[in-house]
Order: sequence, then structure tokens, then C-alpha cells
Amino acid sequence: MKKAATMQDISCVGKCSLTVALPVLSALGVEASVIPTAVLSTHTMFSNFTFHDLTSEIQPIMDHWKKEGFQFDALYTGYLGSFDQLELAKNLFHDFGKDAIKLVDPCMADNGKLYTGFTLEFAKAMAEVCGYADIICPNLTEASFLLDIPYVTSYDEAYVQDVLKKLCALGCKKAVLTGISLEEGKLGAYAYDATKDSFYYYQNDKEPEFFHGTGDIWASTLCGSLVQGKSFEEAIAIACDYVKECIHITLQEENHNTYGVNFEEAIPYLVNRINL
Ligand code: PXL
Repeated sequence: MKKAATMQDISCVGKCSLTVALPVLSALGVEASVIPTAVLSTHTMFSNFTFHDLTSEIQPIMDHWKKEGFQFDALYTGYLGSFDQLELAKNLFHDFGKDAIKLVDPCMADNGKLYTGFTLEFAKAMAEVCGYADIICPNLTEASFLLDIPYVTSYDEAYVQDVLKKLCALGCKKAVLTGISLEEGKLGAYAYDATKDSFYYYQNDKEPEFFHGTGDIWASTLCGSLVQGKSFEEAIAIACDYVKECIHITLQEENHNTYGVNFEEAIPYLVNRINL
């Protein structure tokens, strides 16, 4: 059975990070091991959330895993909350990364703004971690912070391609920009594979609302699909299609959740879509 280890927080309510990575990887038939970085009562878009840091547990967990000889087909980092955790992510890649796909989702910003608690210095340190990854999947805001370039809301294809090449210059082999819209009413992901010098764009009709947590669902789906042997391009398409389906199902429900999508009832779609 294919195995992935993912390092990110557990937000007890909020449908993001580990509470979506685990079910999505499981639905894709991938055994998921976790390194929880912190426990929060909710994700940070709520006010007054509690936060319990688990940094001191991370190296002991990895040391134990090393002694047991555990190996993984993928290592996937999501929301990381401190400089120490960024260093520990590098250790994870160093110690377990030889034959694993290393995916970094540099969760830290959206809509032109850093999430609560993040700084420009953190973005710089995250850019360094991206250099150790095979694949990174920022949104355009995160890419702007990683590269220290202004965030723009209007752009063309040449701009997106230039950003992608700059992202790969951080040291990763492949970069995907999520949430890219090059045509009115469309939304997709634009990717660059530096090893082949090739671009790939996949888009869908845009759903009328945005939801929190969709980036984590997207990255988890990409991770699981790649581990199951799908090509980079196919994994991107599956991730885009699943997120679109999650939003579509959410919007069908009156009084639907506003803090996260109904990814659960879209799981049959995902299982069918990946067609293992
Ligand atoms: O979805 C990314 C994410 C993960 N974990 C926590 C967050 C966020 C986004 O705000 O707050 C704790």
C-alpha cells in the first residue's frame, strides 16, 4: 500500500489542514501518517482560537520513525507555524525524502494578505523550504510573498509563466499556482515543470463563491493522486475537479457551512474520478 506522511496542524473545527488531509488521502487509497504541528480550537479565521504548539514533539516523532525504519512514498507539508517547524520540515525531507515525492504547500496567505501570525521574514524562510521540495503549490498571494514581489489582481499568461519560473528558481522541480483565472468565469491551476521546461494549465468554470480550506483539499488531492501514480498533469486536473465538486455540493445546501466546504459528500465523486 502507498504511504504518505503529512506535517501540518490540527484545527479542531474548520475543515482544513489535517482534518481534510487525512480523509482525502484515505479516500485516495493512501495510508496517511501525521506529524501534528499544533492543536487549535479552530483555524485562524475565527477570533479567539486556542493554540497549543507541538513543536517539541516533532523531532522525537521523526527519531522514533527512523528507528522503526518507516518509509513513505510522499512527504507533504502544509500549514507550519514557526521558524523551528520550517527547520523540522527540512529534517523530514532529509531523513525520509530519498524515494519520496516532497510536496510543500506554503500555506500562509490569501487575497493579498498574510494569515494572522505570519511575517515577511517567515515567508523568506518558507521560500528556503520550497527549495527542498519536488513540488510546491502556492496561490498567487503566497507566490508573491515567497518571491518578494508585489501582489497583483490583474495579470496575463506571460506574467503567470514568469512567476512559475521564478518559483522553480527557488530550487523545486515543479511549481503549481492555484486559483489562476485567465478568462472571465474560469478558474484553474497553472503549472511549470522545470525538468521538462513545460507549462500546463487546467481550468474549470468558476464556482460563484470561495471557501476556506479548499487549498488544503487541493494539495491533499494532488499528493494522493501523485502517490497513486497519476501524472503531474492528471493529478492537477483531479485536484481542480474535486475542489470544484466540493464547492458545488456545498452551495446546493441551504444554510451551508461558511467556514469550509462539504468535501465529505463529494468523496464518492473523488473515488470515481481517480478511478484506481
Ligand atoms: O487552510 C490553511 C490553514 C491551515 N491551518 C490553520 C489555518 C489555515 C488558514 O487560515 O488558520 C490553523
